[in-house]
Amino acid sequence: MYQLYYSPNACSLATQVVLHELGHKVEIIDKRGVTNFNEISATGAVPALKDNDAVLLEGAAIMIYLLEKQTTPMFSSNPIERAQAIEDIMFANATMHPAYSKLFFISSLDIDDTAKKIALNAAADSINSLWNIVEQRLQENDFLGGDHYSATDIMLTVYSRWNQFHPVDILLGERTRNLLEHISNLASFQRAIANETKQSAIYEA
Ligand SMILES: N[C@@H](CCC(=O)N[C@@H](CS)C(=O)NCC(=O)O)C(=O)O
Repeated sequence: MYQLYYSPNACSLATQVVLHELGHKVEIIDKRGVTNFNEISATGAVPALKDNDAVLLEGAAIMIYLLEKQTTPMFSSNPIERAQAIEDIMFANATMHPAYSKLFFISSLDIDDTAKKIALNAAADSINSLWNIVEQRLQENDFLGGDHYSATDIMLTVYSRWNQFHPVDILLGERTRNLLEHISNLASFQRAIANETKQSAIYEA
């Protein structure tokens, strides 16, 4: 059985959703209750996934590990489509996520309000340009994964929930909003959110 270390509302929510989608049983563990979490994840970041004796780190690597282990509509076996799916996961994890991380970083700074507002708006501009790329990609398909949603669609939906934490205007196109709504309403997504509000426990897929 998998053990997933998470922080509430963090990117680890996407890992939990994908575990549910793949039909796995998972124990989720709030990292705030783990003493010496840095012995599990040297950077202190979530997600961290335990698969028996193996500890896996880095959200993108964990996604690809899980998707490669079984057949799933979230990960095509066609080499080109699979390469596109990996590119999309990296776009989410290494481009969109860090763009949002800047918002969290700026918000945490003890600087004057005007400087903070300018910095937050600049960070929001770059996030908006990334969501515009997503909107362009969605002109022919409902999901970045094509007809079926992908791990990337789930990751982006988790990041979009961070908009509410910052006093900036994040602009989402209509097709992007439809995608986010569809993913948010998945039973796996709803269950993952509910699980995070409960104490550490084992959750069936
Ligand atoms: N490169 C890492 C970064 C993950 C990351 O930034 N995680 C955030 C939450 S979204 C985190 O754990 N921040 C520290 C904290 O919450 O204490 C990955 O992709 O797994």
